[in-house]
Amino acid sequence: MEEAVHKLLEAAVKEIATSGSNLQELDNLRIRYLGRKGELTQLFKELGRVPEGDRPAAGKLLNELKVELENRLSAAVEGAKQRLLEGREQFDVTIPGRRPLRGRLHPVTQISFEVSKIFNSLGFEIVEGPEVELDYYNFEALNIPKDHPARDMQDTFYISDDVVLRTHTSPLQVRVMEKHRPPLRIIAPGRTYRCDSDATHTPMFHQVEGLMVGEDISFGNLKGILTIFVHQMFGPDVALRFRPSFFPFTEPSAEVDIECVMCRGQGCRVCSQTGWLEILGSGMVDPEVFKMVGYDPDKVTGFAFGMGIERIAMLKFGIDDLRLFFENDLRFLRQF
Ligand code: 2NM
Repeated sequence: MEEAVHKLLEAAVKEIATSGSNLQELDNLRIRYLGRKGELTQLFKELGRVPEGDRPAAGKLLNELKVELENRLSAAVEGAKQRLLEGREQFDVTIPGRRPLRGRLHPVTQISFEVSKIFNSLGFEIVEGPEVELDYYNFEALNIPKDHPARDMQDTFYISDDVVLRTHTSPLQVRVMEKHRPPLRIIAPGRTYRCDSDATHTPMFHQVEGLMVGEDISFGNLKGILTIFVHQMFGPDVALRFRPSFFPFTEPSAEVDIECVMCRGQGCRVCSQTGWLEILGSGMVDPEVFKMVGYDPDKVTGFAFGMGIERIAMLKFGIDDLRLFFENDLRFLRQF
């Protein structure tokens, strides 16, 4: 028996060595030596014919042989796998793939869409237009006089004497009024530009402006529409107030404040302890503007409003630094 064991071990060691790291071949060897009908099993069967006194020693020897064979085979298999992985053309097809990252809309775009959608559902048509505008549409037709500070080179990007980068989206509304008779309900989202850059201002920012014109449009309609907007945008329980203001293109004018979303009106750093946050400007369209587009101010009235999208986005998402919107840091953008 001892001799048979030594012969089998010797043969197996030799064959493992000549298998050349071939996994299939190593598996065949495992079946041939250790399988149910393998050569080792055969030897175990012969144990019965060993004289009773020698049987325990022979059994021990066979068990040792089994362990030895198993160890050598698994070591050879491990070695073969390792060499496969190291091989240049070989790669492990079982390694999980990397998921491609999915893109998403910029938070400013998300808010712009959200604002437009709310007004669209109230019957306002979404319009878009040029970012490079004539001085006439950007200022003159909006009743902004030649000596108004907004016209200063310090505040406006001039392309030439009579061409500017639009400082608001209202010039587009003038263009629409020129082309279409009332009644009219439009909402104008888009990029706007001002010669300004600090912690709370960027040279390019986004606005949404709205306009409603008809025969009996009143300040009550303005309050109704803007109240619906605030409640849809910030929640049905958020308080708002209309505060008298001034714009060259509206009379009377009002700014809209909402209850501070950070402290719920208690007073905090964000609302400068007032409990209120300014979110938009509005007013009844000035008769001078209507005259400019050929509407009869004795027959039609209307209201208009405008808001900065970055500001709304900061309040809605709780962002405290405007510059984050323009750095395109994916760690920031992926949060929305
Ligand atoms: C604002 C505030 C108040 C406005 C006015 C007009 C137009 F073209 F109809 F005259 N469009 N937008 C307006 C009015 C904009 O932004 C703070």
